[in-house]
Amino acid sequence: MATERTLSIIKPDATRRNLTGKINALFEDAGLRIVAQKRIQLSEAQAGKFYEVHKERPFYGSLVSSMTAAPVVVQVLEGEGAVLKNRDVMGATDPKKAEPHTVRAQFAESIEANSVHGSDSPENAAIEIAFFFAGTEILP
Ligand code: RTP
Ligand code: MG
Repeated sequence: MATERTLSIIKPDATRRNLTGKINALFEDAGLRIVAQKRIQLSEAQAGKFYEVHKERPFYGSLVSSMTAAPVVVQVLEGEGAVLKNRDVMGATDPKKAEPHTVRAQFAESIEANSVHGSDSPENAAIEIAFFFAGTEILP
């Protein structure tokens, strides 16, 4: 499998509970390398644009509010098959359905405050990485 990059976000519910290091350890233990990382406060406009695909979903407004409620850590993870590998480490969207070893089973508060975001395809990863990072900020 080829080396890939994926965009990961440690969400406000997790930064608020000081879980960044524990979550990063799970990524690194799975063979993902953090090649870019910054802690930022998302504006409503930025969060709304990032989640535009979910605009018609009933949870959109509340998702945008929850993503702007505290800082997030945005990061680029690199590794073999990074997109799928990261989603394996994250676990199912609903923490009640997530495998026990995953980030969401261990740390998520609810289906919405579920501690992490990860790109769902290499194509979306490229778009989402460019949303947050300049090429010069990514240092393998
Ligand atoms: P993500 O995009 O955040 O990596 O997560 P995902 O693919 O597992 O979930 P997706 O269906 O893309 O939904 C994006 C985020 O919206 C929130 N959500 N809330 N209340 C609900 O039923 C509901 N469903 C989804 C979650 O925060 C989810 O991660
Ligand atoms: Mg998704």
